[in-house]
Amino acid sequence: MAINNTITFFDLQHASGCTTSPFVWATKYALKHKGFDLDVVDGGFIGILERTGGRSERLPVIVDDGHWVLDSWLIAEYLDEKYPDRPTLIGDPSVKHLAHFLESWLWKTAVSVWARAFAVQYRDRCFAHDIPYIVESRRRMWGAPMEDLIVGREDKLAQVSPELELLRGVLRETPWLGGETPSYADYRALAVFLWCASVADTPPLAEDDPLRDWVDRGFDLYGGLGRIPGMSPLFGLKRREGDPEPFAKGPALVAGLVKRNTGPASTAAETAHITGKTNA
Ligand SMILES: N[C@@H](CCC(=O)N[C@@H](CS)C(=O)NCC(=O)O)C(=O)O
Repeated sequence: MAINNTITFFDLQHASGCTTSPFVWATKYALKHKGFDLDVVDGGFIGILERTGGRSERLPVIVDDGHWVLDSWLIAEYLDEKYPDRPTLIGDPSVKHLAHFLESWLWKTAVSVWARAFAVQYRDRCFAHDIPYIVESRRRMWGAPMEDLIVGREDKLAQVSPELELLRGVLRETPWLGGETPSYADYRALAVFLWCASVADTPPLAEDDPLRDWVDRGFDLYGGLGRIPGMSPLFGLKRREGDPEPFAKGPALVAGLVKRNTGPASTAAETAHITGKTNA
């Protein structure tokens, strides 16, 4: 049982102290969701193995009254199992698998582009002693030197926002992915935006993006957990000539996905459109 309601949390930080890494962000939110105080072990990329007493090369890691857990999903599962009387993170197993799917889609759609577009900032915001390791390891991870990765990034950034329409569609129907309150699915998805704000030296999303409401509410949770020094604005992308629309202004692409059929009145507009007949 957590002593004094406190769990030790190994953070992964930039020199500003700002948390980086989607995995680490998701865990920070998970611990707060469960109502814990955090005893934060500060640090960057170099020295993770030493800080964790030889237990892990990756973060997040938590220690709960002497019990170590070394992986963001395992941490969420551990917290639900050990503290079933506190607010649930995952609950039904389907949440885990669907959140996995959503997260994989977000990484493919957004993280893969944003990581490369903001690679130089990612490096420059690190502790000085982390930089040589970050430069070398990310060159291997991303396949090219950081200066090469950011070439033409304006074009690539403009392509990401329209792809996020699927997430906008879901969040038009519900305040949180978890329904009336956030679940671990929200934290996994929000973590992508939290991480992005920790590295973005230019906003990747338009000022009036409909995702902003959910993102802002997420950043504000738990006393403004996402509003820490070192975070950059996500909203303010300017549309250039030839860029695609950053988000859909019209009705959803496939109305049947989001509209509930409650009888002919609810499908009348769609029926008129697909049959070409209006009931004058
Ligand atoms: N499966 C792990 C992945 C953790 C992970 O890859 N963490 C990265 C942060 S993005 C890390 O610690 N990287 C250290 C490094 O790159 O040396 C989890 O979900 O916790």
